[in-house]
Amino acid sequence: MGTEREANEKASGEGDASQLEAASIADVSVEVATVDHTLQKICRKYRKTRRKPKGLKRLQARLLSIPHLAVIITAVVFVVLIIMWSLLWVFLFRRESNSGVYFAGMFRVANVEFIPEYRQAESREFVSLAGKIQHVVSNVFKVSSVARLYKQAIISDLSNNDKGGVLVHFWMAFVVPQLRSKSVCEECVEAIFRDSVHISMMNRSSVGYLLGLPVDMDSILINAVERSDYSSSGAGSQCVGKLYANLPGLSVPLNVFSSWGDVSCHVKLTSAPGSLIRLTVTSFLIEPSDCVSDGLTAYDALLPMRGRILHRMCEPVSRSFSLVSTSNVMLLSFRMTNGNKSFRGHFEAIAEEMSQIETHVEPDIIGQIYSPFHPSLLPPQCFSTWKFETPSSALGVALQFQNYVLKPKEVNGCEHGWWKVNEIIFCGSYVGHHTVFRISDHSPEVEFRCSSRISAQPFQATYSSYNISQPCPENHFLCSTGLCVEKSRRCDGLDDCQDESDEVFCSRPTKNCGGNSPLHPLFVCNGESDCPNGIDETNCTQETTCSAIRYQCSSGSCILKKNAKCDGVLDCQDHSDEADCACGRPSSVKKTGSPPGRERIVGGDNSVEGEWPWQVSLHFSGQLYCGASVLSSDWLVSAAHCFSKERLSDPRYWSAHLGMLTQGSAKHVAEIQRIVVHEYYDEYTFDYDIALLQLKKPWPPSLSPLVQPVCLPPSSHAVTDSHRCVVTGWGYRSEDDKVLPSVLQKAEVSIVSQTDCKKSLGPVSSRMLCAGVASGERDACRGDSGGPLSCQAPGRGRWFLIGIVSWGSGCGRPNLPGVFTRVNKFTSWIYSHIS
Ligand code: 4AZ
Repeated sequence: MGTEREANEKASGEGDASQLEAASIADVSVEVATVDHTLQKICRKYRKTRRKPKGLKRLQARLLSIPHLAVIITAVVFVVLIIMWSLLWVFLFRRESNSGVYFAGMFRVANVEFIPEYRQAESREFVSLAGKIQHVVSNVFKVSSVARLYKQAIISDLSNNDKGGVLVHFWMAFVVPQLRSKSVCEECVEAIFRDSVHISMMNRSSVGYLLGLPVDMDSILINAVERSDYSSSGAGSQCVGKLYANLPGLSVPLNVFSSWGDVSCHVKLTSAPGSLIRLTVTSFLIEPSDCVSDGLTAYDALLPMRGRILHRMCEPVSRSFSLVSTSNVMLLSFRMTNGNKSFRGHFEAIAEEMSQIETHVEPDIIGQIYSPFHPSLLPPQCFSTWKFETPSSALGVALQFQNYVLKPKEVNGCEHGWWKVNEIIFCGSYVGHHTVFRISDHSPEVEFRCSSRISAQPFQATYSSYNISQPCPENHFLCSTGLCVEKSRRCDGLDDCQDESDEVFCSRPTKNCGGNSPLHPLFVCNGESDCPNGIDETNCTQETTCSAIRYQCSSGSCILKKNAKCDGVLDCQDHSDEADCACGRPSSVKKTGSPPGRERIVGGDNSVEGEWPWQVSLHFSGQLYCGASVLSSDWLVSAAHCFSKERLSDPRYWSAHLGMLTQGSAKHVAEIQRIVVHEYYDEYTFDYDIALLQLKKPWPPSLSPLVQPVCLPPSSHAVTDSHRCVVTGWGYRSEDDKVLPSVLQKAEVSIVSQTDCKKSLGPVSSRMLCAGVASGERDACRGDSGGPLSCQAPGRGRWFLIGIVSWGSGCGRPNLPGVFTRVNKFTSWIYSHIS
């Protein structure tokens, strides 16, 4: 913290750009008066009095007379009070009520020719131009509504630009009393700046005049930043580097190590105007911490602006990948704590891609199309068109994507790619399976534009021609995903279409016990005797070909038995089905809590201690926000939608309360190290609504059995009528409830068929599962999200995590079951992160 003089010096030194470069706005003082000043005056007075030896005795005598004494005491008390009040005001109120507010911004100054000297902040040329620009920016704010709060602007970079002129990056600081903190909001500051640019309607360009400076309106961006952003990337930073890639094809190496201490580095990359920057990351060894302690953020600018984040790397990277900027600048902001952390990579200048590809699609010949800059990540801006031509008007074009789907545009904008196919708009999104998009035209034009806020996964598609009048081969069924599957696979209990479109509106399969046709796969080895002769449950451990409904042993071989995991029988030859089975066993012995008639949750009962030892209460900023389930000593699973907004994705705000029955009585409260949200989570449809949370420290084994993992169902797992399914949580007990229950609630529900659920709720994906009761009297509700739908294997077997509370249409409404994330669709995804 500085003093008044320091602050004034900084503010008045604005004319000298180089001096300002070295100054730190982070140190802007908020003190205005000092106590020293008052004390000095008092001391001076005291010294003056001492310098008067003559008449001192007389003075003493006079002072000691009673009336004088009273006056003096009153005066002293008065002065002491004033001093104390000043001290209090200066040190408590003044300091606390003022705070620094910081911004980073950029704009393009047109009509100024860039010269290489502008790259050096120490050069005369930089100081001169930066000084002028700084003067203009300051003058804009000094006559604005926030003039009294404005402290200073610092020009940090002048770079060359594709559109000509000079791209200016700058910092701004305001000192704001807390009561007026809203008056310097990001939008307000940007609006003041924009409103000061006068655009002439005559010349139709976006360049206007800012106090005589030609500024491109479209290039203006101002973002609020943290004080730490400024102090770590400003002049006082431990390391700010500037690197240039001037020649196309020349790769500039980038290596950063933290073996000699904590690293907080900013590397500014610039390439020739008109080019883009491709950053290749070959390896990044860090501690995964959601970027809290270690991480790398790549910005599409030269200052750390939130609106310009290209990509964040919070996990270690061992497989090389690359990303591309939208202009000729990029900022890399490294954060690596002490240890054996390192970054290896390189960057280069590349040409902008505006590809227009014309393709002749020959029958029976397939080809590939790739996203722009493939295999690099997609930048926030890109454009590509493909023009296809088949030899006959009877042949259309089919595009088969690996993990991407095109859907007609809805009210929400396109967030993962904007497509125009023969003038019709589609939006792309990422999914976990193949899809085929068919265009029933023999010469379609397909236009693609990047539309993600940050870099997105690249895609590729196989193109081929298809018969418009008969898209699928003979005896094949056309799925909603565009895939063609054999007709015999329809209603066979297997999701061949990848979206269950081959498994809906099927009549209930008949139990063909001992008939000529094979028994429906749903009945085969599902753990339930469906045939009177027991034929459906024989030879279940024989090895067979693998599929999604067959249990796979660790050796890789598959058996017919669907629910082989942890059922107490050794089914796999390698016995892997009974390994890692310390899960899904309640530790309670007592009978259930609520007396009859006192029902809770939506129609639930109080649980008893140890009944759901995997149940977790997740608190955001100290308040119950969601539920979760224990998977292991350091991993929990919950719903992605609990973490989907900016602050909600920060693990530091969360705590996990374990082994808890009544709110506030947790056996253990754990901090969260990182949150892994599923990469395909869709915040509009709630598809892929799953997230994993890693604890900072494993919970102590002594907490067992009151804290225990739930069993994870293998992907083959089948829930039958003999399973008992219970949803638990501390969520609301009715749709318009205002008070959360303090005791953990439980409600028994039944699994609802996918067909019935789609009929009542509409867009229910194959990653979702519905459960409830027809009357609606038992259901999950707000606050239960992320918590478990646990199902117990028949014969008082183990409890498996079958669902995660996800969404619903209100709570407890008749014929509107709750929707859960279908956990067995994510078994391998979960293991890929936690093991
Ligand atoms: C919610 O908002 C929520 N009735 C969770 C579950 C259900 C509805 C809403 C199901 O978290």
